Amino acid sequence: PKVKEITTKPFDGQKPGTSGLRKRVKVFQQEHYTENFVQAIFDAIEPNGATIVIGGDGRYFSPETVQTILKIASANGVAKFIVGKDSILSTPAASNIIRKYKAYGGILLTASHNPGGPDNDFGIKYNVSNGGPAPEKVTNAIYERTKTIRKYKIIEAPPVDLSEVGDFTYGPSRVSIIDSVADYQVLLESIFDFPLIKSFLDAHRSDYRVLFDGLNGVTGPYAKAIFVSALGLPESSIQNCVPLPDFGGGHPDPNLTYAHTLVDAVEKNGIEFGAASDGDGDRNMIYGKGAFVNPSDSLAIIANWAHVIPYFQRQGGVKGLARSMPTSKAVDLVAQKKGIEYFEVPTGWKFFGNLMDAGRLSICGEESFGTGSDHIREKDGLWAVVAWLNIIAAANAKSPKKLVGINDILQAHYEEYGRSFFSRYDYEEVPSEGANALVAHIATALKTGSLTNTVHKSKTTSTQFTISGLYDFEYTDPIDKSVSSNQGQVITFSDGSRVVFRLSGTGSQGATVRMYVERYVAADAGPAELGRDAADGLKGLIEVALEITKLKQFLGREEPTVIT
Ligand code: VG1
Ligand code: CO
Repeated sequence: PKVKEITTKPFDGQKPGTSGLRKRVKVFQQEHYTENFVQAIFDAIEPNGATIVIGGDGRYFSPETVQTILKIASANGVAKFIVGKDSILSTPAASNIIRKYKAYGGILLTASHNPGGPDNDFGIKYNVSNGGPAPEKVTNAIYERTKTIRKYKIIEAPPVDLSEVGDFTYGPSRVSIIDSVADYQVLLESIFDFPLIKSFLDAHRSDYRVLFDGLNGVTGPYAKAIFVSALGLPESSIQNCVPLPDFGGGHPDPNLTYAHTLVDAVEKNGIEFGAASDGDGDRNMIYGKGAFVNPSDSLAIIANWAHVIPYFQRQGGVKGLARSMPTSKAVDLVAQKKGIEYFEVPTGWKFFGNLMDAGRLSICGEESFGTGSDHIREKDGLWAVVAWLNIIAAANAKSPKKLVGINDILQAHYEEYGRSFFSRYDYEEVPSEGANALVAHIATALKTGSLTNTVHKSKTTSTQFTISGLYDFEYTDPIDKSVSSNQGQVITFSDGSRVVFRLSGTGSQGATVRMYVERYVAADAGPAELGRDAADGLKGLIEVALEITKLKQFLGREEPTVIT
């Protein structure tokens, strides 16, 4: 077919954020808006003869966008497309497909945990050949192209039927529509000890029940294949597992606020092991009755128990560990004790990729409910859930008399390593001026040293905190030496506590400010102190952090939108 060249004009603000370009659907629906961004991707990556994977969380506006990408990519020389059936591939599944079939890259249509539907969010993200999110070098090149674009190339072709698995010719290219789940299921079964997990779950049908909530996001069909087909659990062990274009009107974000369907069902029915994933399947929350696993702790615990997971056994152990900067330092303690190399990188999964490719990183995570390993180059929600089941099954194999649950694993970890109390306050969609003023205020304190060595007393707990330092987090990638600046403002205290402030890079409207607080309590503090409620353990520190930064005044908000 003929390649047409369509004249266009640049749009402002097509800068990919922490994880791709995320905007309201209505923004993407403007004439040429989506086409411009897609053309900018291909201008930046030179895809002649390449194989490109296309998938996503199936949210509203995905099927239309797949057709747009096919037409533009084909006109730009892409030779082959691998597309998830019905435009569905979870983010981890897409990462696996890119790697397994040695594709040149992939385009993921998702805005992750942001709500979907005509009035909500859409997103386009480009992943490179290692299966991971494009590094800043690539996203910056895409952004530069969006600023000068004058035309895009497109072929004329009838829409592809995305609902049938199969291979066919498409203009000058080939299209392969694949089953969304099969390759991913093979992958997970090769990583974990499925026979051990299955025999544990079979033996504890009535006293160790599992509930997975897909929050109407993309993980539904994957969860069904893994929990029901492979592990033999009843259908009642999964809920909200049919992907819906608007996620049923919900907010597909696995945290205590937004995953209330899981929390309610777990509490009501006394479910021992509950879990949820986000819209695109890369996040996870582990939540059993009366037991919440903080994601920072989850990372440390999976790292500590990696020896029970066949994938790491085959590799002769864990090569390295890493966390994003705001994530608590719990995993550092595991690395130190085991003598493993560990890293602190900026927020966003793309920063783990180079370390993994260099063979220096096996397990990593973020406080934002993201955990994963070098089996792919994205965080992986179901991987983390099955990792926990593998750990629980292994712990119980060693303790045949007493059933070991989530809280037992947590408590044992705290008693060995101490506990990093951690919480995050999100102030969503605040005015940008207020957010910028807050950042500027902290930057001034950083520059002048006005806060350093000052003492602050909490009014409610009367604990004293002395500020030991302030800095702006900057990261130099150990592999390619690229530098990422302004990755968050950190305030440290003399007792080892710290508070971090960052602006979100995934919001689609206004600004979102995140405040992360961490306070470490040593293992010898005793079970009562270690087992405290996190909100309680952090109360004084949070009060002091809000006061010294004047956050409420700058943002005009009394309370955060979400506390995790
Ligand atoms: C947030 C999280 C970050 C995560 C990113 C993408 O970014 O804080 O840890 O990697 O979302 O996750 P930000 O810039 O808004 O803080 V996902 O599941 O939305 O792809
Ligand atoms: Co996500």
